[in-house]
Amino acid sequence: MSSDRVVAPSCETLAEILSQPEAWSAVLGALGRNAVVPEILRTTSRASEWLFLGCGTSFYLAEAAAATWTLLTGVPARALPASEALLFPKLALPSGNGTQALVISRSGSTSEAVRAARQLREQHKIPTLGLTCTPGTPLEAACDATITLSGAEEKSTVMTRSFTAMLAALQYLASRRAALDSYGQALDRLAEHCAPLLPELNARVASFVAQNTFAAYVFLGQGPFFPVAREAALKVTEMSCSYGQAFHTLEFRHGPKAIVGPETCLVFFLSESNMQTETEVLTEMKALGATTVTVANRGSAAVRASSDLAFEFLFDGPETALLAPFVVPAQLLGVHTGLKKGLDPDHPRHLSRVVILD
Ligand code: F1P
Repeated sequence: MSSDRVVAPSCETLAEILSQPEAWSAVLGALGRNAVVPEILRTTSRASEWLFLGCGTSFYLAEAAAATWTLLTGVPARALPASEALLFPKLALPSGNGTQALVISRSGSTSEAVRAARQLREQHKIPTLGLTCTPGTPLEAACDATITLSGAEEKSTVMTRSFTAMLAALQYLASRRAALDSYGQALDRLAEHCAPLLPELNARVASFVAQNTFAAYVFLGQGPFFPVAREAALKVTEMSCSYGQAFHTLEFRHGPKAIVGPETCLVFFLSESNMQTETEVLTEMKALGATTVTVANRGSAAVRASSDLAFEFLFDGPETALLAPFVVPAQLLGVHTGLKKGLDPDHPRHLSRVVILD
């Protein structure tokens, strides 16, 4: 008997995207019991600057972590692609002492990340920590100490669960550095708050993708939300071979808006601290004919009036605690667009899980 119920196509990566709240709980639970954490907090207490490094998604993770670190601890932190430390050390690396480096790599084997960790520690005498999902890796061997989050590991080629779980872990570390227990408690509440939202979020994105076809995708965010926009653009590009770009929200007016039209999907990651200013851009782009998606903690009448698709998390916590969950709608946009185009997000074109250079 044929069923008229259409079964949405699926893949392993989609299942892992929908499993993220469990991964957040597992990682944060393990981190609270991990003996390396108090040791890291003790040995890094005098750092006057932090440098987070990674490649690809792990670089955008580094950017989001650095933004959180600076805002929570007051100690300046910045992020770099690992390649910049290797190719332009005079530009990339600080001249003074007091810098603490932290290299992020899901696999722990990415050549640029491992080489950067080695060079920072051995050649530049910069203390270097590692963060990975994989035990016993070259990154661990290259670092003074390494946090390994096996609860964040995934089978997918593209990074989804590992991105959000490792980001939550670094935000937890920042909250411990800042002695902000309330922030750590907010992170602990995230999984319980977000888990019931994911099934409807997934259904709404799947329906939006089924009803729309876009020529280009643009992701917009300011401050700590800009790395979220960059990771979102990469996810849509990796999983659906679509053209994704990221801009600072207000920067979009200064030229890139020339591409706005119904065939352009504009995704706004709206902060709470600058909601009104960022919403003015949304309203303007809607008037120019863009198709708009908004991701916010709490929207507004103006946001909803200018959104073709609006997501609100309604979370009672600091806005940066939502950096990881904010990426989920974009992960879903990428995987459903890829499936709609007949691609296989589990095996993205040209991509491998790890980039190993000879
Ligand atoms: C970094 C990375 C991923 C990318 C792809 C290839 O991996 O560039 O960001 O999505 O999987 O590897 P890693 O250093 O975090 O293992």
